[in-house]
Amino acid sequence: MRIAVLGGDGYCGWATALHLSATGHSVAIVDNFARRQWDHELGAETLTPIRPLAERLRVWRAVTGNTIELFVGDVTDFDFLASAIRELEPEAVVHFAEQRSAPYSMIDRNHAVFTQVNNVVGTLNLLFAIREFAPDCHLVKLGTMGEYGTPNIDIEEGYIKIQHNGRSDVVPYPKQPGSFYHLSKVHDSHNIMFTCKVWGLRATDLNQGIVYGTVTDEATLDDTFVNRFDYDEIFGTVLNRFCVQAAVGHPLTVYGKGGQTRGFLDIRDTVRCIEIACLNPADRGECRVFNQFTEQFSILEIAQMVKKAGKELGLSVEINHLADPRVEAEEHYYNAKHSKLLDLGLEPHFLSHSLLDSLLNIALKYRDRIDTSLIQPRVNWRRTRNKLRSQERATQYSDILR
Ligand code: NAD
Ligand code: USQ
Repeated sequence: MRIAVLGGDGYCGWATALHLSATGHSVAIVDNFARRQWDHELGAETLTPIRPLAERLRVWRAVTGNTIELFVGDVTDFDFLASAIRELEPEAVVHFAEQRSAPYSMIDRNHAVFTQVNNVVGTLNLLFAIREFAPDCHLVKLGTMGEYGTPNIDIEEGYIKIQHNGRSDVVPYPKQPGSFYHLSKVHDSHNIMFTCKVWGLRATDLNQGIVYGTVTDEATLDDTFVNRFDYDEIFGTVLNRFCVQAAVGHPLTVYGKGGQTRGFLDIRDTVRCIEIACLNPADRGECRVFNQFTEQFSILEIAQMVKKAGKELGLSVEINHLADPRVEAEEHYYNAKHSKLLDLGLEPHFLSHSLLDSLLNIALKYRDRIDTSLIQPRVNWRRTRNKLRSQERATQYSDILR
């Protein structure tokens, strides 16, 4: 298939582009390198030394003989995106190109506005570009399990049948997201659902859980392909953060009681889920929703697993409970369905098998690159203006110079 991967320089996008290229698809990446810029803004860096995209692609071609095309530009720029879609005539577009950090979206007004404009306008542009230049193309859009929040009932895959005053209907599952970022995904979902209905587009909205690991068959072919591994308080996700903390002897930063329960999946399953979605397209006019995760754990369970795995490697790991900087339920009911991708053939990897190889050993391998000042959470949901670490540092330096 001809597949465009929007956001293909990022964590999920890079692994996916390589996997789709390796499995024989014709792949093009669209990216504006915003993610690398946000690292500069935050004074943070991925644990793993990622290479420039041009170099990654050159070496990919040398190693495999496969060419991945590149379109550098911003998906919020309609003319750029439309020309890319027109030229590529993709059969599927996989859309990862969004600002994906909840804490980033909660820094202050500017970051909230940026996140929603970047994400909602990018997706709207894509819907218009597909409608105009590739109306049969299947949109595979990355949503998030966080769109649902943590309701006190089972979470269905996208839709729920309800009875009301003696009548029944199947309606979109109620959304109760927990950050301006998660809200941007809800807005996207509504726009996608609407355009499937009115224009007959075909879409699969993948409500993905928290992805972990950097190891995929393709990313390990050469050091140049190493993927991102974020552990800072803004872009680092919880498992990565705990593994890095364990590697440097920092107590694990469990926010609040740690009873927050989330869905998780291995990056190897992310790439496979995307492939499965592309190979089994939605019908014209259909907006499918799949919950894309393989296991669910509470944050405290994750901390305990990291502690146990650390012990096997001779690390002494302490668990700390910090006041929760977010506004979220620290203990709650959670039972989310996730059978649709399994029905289509997903064979999951499990965290108990990947924790050492895919995570803790990577954290130990790159231990010298860990900046412990990136660990402590600073962005607090209750404040409307949070100061960035890089801004504080800049002030410190100017004070020293004065
Ligand atoms: P990432 O930040 O590593 O990658 C996103 C990529 O998109 C980056 O390369 C960035 O430069 C690019 N991008 C962002 N805005 C753009 C724009 N306006 N124009 C062009 N390119 C742009 O993020 P990720 O972790 O790979 O996540 C990818 C997608 O998957 C996101 O939509 C995210 O919400 C979703 N998701 C991620 C996770 C996770 O655990 N990482 C979990 C659930 C859902
Ligand atoms: N948490 C801690 N300690 C930490 C970091 C996080 O206890 O040091 C807790 C948080 O309070 C939260 C949970 O761990 O309850 C998950 O936080 P996270 O930062 O790992 O994940 P989240 O903010 O939910 O966002 C990540 C990705 C996002 C994706 C989402 C999937 O950054 O792109 O959409 O996971 S989901 O969680 O299913 O919504």
